[in-house]
Amino acid sequence: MAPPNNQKRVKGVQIFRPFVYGSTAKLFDPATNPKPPGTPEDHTHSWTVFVKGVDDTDITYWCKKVQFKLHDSIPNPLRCTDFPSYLLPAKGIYWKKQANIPILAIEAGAPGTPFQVHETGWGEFEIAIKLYYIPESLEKPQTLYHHLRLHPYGNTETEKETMRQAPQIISWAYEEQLFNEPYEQFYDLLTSPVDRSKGAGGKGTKMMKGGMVGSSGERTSLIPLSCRPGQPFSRETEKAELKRLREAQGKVEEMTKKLQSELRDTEKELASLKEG
Ligand code: SLL
Repeated sequence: MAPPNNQKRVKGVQIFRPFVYGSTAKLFDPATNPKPPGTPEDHTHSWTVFVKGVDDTDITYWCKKVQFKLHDSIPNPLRCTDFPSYLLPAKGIYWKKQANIPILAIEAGAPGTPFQVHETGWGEFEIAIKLYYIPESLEKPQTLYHHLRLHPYGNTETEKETMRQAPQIISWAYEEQLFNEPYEQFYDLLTSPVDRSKGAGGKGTKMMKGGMVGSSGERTSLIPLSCRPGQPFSRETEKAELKRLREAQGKVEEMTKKLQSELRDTEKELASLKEG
């Protein structure tokens, strides 16, 4: 049974925490992406669906686990990924290698490891992603939906062509989790500074390239100033998006003006025809 809830909400406060979710898919290819042994004959792609912090920051201080509901044609379609990640089976240090040279140590369960599911398959479908919050939040889980993309997509042929050239099909979205008037205990957890005595890489803010500020030790809601490879969401992206929106708005205004003037001309013509 749920514990009695005698906590108060912090009135008038909204806390948001940014995160990224989406999928990355790769066509099987004997040279660049060979089929793992035992993969069914009809599977054409490997793919990953994930939820993670922007710029790989930690989100586990508010998001406890994530459930991915896959297509019913997939064995065990309900995948729950508790932290530590589904990817890493046990505690310990894993070395990421490039050309057999260790380049990066990944600590199993290290903050910032995405909640993710790796799969192979042949078709696209809608994935229901259910976020479970830490128990102290007293918040119910929430579901968001992601369309798994295996094939190039886009609004224009140019966009599709760019994707055709890319080594993988990326469909990622930036999102902000909003906690409206959180309960007091949860509010404290969301806003309290990180205890750095628990060792480097403890929960929370990391000092990152691109402007992630960690000086206050807050579990940050800041997003980086600029992008870096594999991290497309930043203030720079936001600025570019705003510019695109302003340009589009300008174009729409121009088109409206043109149509209005055409309409005035047509009305004038109609009036003169009626008079004549
Ligand atoms: C389609 N409506 O027809 C979609 C369904 C289902 C994808 C896509 C199975 C993988 C497996 C798989 O890829 N299902 O057997 O593990 O495109």
